[in-house]
Amino acid sequence: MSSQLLEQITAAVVEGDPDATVAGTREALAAGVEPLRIINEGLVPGMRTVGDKYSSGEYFLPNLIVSAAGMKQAMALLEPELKARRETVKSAGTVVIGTVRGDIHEIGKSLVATMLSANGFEVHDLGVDVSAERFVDTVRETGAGLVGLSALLTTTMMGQKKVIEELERAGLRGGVKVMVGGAPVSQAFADTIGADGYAQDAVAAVELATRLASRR
Ligand code: B1M
Repeated sequence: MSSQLLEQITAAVVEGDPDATVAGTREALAAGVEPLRIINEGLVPGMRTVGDKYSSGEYFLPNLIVSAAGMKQAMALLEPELKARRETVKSAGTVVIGTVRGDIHEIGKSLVATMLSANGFEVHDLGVDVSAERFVDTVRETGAGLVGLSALLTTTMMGQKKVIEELERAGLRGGVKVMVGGAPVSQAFADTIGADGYAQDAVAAVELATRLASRR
């Protein structure tokens, strides 16, 4: 039953049907499917297929836009559910997070932000297309111990390095741990740019943030 619902959600994302994506998500929640499972086994595989079809020339930009809109609306339903399941957790640390300059991909970054918040972190989500200067200013203002940088494009991933350099220039690097992620990013890239850690997905991001916060 639940795997059938998850398959329906995946199909709705692939077909670019936001109403069906939201309806399927609502139905799965009502049937007691865990929100994280809806994301990882319903929505994300759909977005992955959409990306593959775009790469192969079968889909075009409007397909990406409409599928992403459905996923975003479904995420808006799931975020409060994710948070409600962790409401007893105390503050685990302060994180400033955003997608780097020139990059407007927000779904993965927002999922990481939601998961961090659901796991007790105080999260300052700066959104997308965020300049290095804005990251630095917000770290200074909030006293955050962690910075999370998302990049989905090979052309913007060097923006993560720029933020690290600006933190160094501002004399703040010693006081913050920097974690990076996003589809083109890897552990090797994180090492090259001097980040403190890389996480492949939102669950790994929570584990990494918890580890980094405890090392401060
Ligand atoms: Co874009 N896009 N896109 N896109 N898009 C990709 C990334 C692409 C791989 C598609 C493809 O060609 N197959 C490709 C990048 C190629 C490359 O650089 N190697 C691409 C391109 C080319 C573009 C444009 C340039 C297209 C154009 O205009 N010609 C353009 C760029 C715009 C810009 O940013 N300046 C563009 C635009 C868009 C839309 C606006 C239409 C839309 C985004 C809408 C939105 O976010 N509101 C979009 C989408 C939806 C995608 C795909 C299909 C899906 C991305 C997504 O939301 N995935 C994507 C293909 C793909 O990834 N397979 C693609 C679901 C999400 C849950 O996963 O974001 O990977 P993800 O996040 C994961 C992990 O990466 C990780 O955890 C998350 C949760 O598990 N993670 C972190 C992410 N950030 C993290 C941070 C961390 C830790 C982990 O710590 C801080």
